[in-house]
Amino acid sequence: MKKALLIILMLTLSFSGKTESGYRLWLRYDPIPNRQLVTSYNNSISGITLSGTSGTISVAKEELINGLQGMLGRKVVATTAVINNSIVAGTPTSSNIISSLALQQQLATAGNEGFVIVTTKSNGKNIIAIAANNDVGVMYGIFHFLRLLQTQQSIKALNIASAPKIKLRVLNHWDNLNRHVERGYAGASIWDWHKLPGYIDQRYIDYARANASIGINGTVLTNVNANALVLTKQYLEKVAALAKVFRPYGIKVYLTARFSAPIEIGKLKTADPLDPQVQQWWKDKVNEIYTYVPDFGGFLVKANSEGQPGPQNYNRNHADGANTLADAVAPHGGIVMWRAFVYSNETPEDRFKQAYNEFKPLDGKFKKNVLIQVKNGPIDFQPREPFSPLFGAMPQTPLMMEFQVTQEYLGQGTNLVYEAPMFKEVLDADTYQKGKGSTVAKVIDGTLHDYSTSGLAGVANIGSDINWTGHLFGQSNWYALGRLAWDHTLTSEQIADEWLKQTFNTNPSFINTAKRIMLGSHEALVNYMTPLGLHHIMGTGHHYGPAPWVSNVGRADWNPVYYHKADEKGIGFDRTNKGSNALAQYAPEVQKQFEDVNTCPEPYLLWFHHVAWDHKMKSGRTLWEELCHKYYSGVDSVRSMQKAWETVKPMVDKERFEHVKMLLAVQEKEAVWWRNACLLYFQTHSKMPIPGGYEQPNQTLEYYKSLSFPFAPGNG
Ligand code: BDP
Repeated sequence: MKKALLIILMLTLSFSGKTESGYRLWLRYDPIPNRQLVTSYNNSISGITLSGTSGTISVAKEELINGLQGMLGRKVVATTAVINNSIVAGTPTSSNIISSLALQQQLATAGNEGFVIVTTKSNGKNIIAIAANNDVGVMYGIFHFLRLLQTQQSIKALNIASAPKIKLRVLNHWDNLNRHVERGYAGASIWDWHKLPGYIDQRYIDYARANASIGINGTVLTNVNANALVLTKQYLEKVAALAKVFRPYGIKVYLTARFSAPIEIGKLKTADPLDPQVQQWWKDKVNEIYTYVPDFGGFLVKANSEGQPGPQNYNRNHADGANTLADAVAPHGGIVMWRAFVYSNETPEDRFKQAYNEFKPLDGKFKKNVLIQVKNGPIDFQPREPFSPLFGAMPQTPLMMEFQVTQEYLGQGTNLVYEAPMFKEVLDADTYQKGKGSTVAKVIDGTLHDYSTSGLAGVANIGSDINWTGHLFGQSNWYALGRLAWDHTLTSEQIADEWLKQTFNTNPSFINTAKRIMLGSHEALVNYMTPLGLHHIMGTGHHYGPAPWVSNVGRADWNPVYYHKADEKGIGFDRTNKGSNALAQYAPEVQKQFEDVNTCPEPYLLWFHHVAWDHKMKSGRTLWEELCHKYYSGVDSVRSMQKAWETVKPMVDKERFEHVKMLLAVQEKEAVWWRNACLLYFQTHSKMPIPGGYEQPNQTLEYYKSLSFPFAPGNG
């Protein structure tokens, strides 16, 4: 009976006429339905006292007041004098109370952005102190405190110290100035360049709040396939307006620099990075940018990659290019994030090896304020990739991680895929660079080589769709990126738990079911798209759907057949010393894990071996049978996800329930499409039947080959 009442109460609270578009993300601050808990929170929070006069403190104060009002249903007043049971927030400089507490030790490890939250006493009064060395740390502490309440944790005896493990926690927007988002599946760009700088969309503020709540402290506004126009006065005014919105939230703005900008907008004859005129042009340009954005973060550069201009156009190398830009931003404290995503069609070399071949020799040649931004895997954001060998190869250069949050290769706008397990798989991988335990996470957080800078970037999945990310569950990937950049030791499960509780509700039965869906979703996708180490067999250009048969694209390395190499003998890319020998780019211990076809972990098998169709797998099945098994189990998993989602219907508002349900149905269709198309095609090589007992494809290979999607979204 009591339970029934509680459910009714929860339903009335969450369905009180509000639409549930998903716009509010994980910062909902809805009334907490558990009255007992509210009473206990109320007992601990009678007032708040925030010290400091910065914009950061004022946005943090507003967030705290709004959050408490929403969750507790009453306005908690801000007082200058501390009352009993107050939240006291500030730095030792801004607040006498904070400085009087014995927090020196904890604050010594909090750094510039970390915080401490403790339940303690001051002048005989009970307080919750939120302390940091800087206002931005106070703000992060407040967001953390709000998260405790949103996830309904006890705040009776708090003793929390938290500091980010990675310094630059950045979103990369692949947004063009015409608002088309490259590989974007959530509508147009959120940057309404045409109306800027005069019109400040509320979205910009909510974007900043969301990022600040998960610790993201940088945003690259423009596409890596860059347009030099963003560096002109007309656009810098707009950039400045966005920077002003983001500043209080601790978020710096970065831009992509088109390497040929000195020619295109500077009217120079060359963009040769060693030409003194070019160097002066960049210095002048950067000085100009800083007059608009005094805390401008710096540049992200894609050079000599997929047709983008770069230093190699002038017979210079990546270090020459990066250093010229680095010298220009250095006096202002700016940085350059130079991408290692390079590969050339003209080089007759396994694409897997090319970034390493170009960058490894440059280790130690970059200026101090350059980070090399490396995609997680050696090829290109595939559903599963081994870690890029560069992570174990450049001890003298800070390497930044680049993950792709937007789901270009992960079912785009329609598939529910929680990416944290995929991120973690790479972060936890061991490079063995300095012996066992030299994980990718330790390389990029700077601890393995003692770098002073460190960074993690995610290609954003954010657009102008009402729910920000197209698929509601895409929000969880934005959330996970920020949380992992702050603390890569968090588990995928913890992050899913936090996100679900804040985004939906804390009903244990809902949480368990939804969490199960999320945690199995990445493996499900790998199984119905690219099991056993298959990669890059997506449709040409738009990358939507399967097209393993494609072999006629101009560049060899843009053809799926280049990657799977299926023939009558078997399937997979031999990267051992009998093949391209890409394995040699890893430490001997890593090579050992992958080099033997009989012991190579099966999820990576076809990344490294061309395997006979009748090869015996660990399951006892042949490779062909295993491939069938994986493709079928991928589809089965999606069907289980659908069933599981049905069961949460009474626990979720109608709007979001239906949204996810419809997309899961689309996902199921797409999974079947992937399975059928791939197996029918690979069967032309294996000449083996799809074992009886499985539902047989209901379309022919010719049918699947005939499908075309001229207007698939996100295409470059
Ligand atoms: C590829 C995308 C392309 C990007 C490129 C990159 O298909 O749109 O420009 O990555 O990262 O995966 O530069």
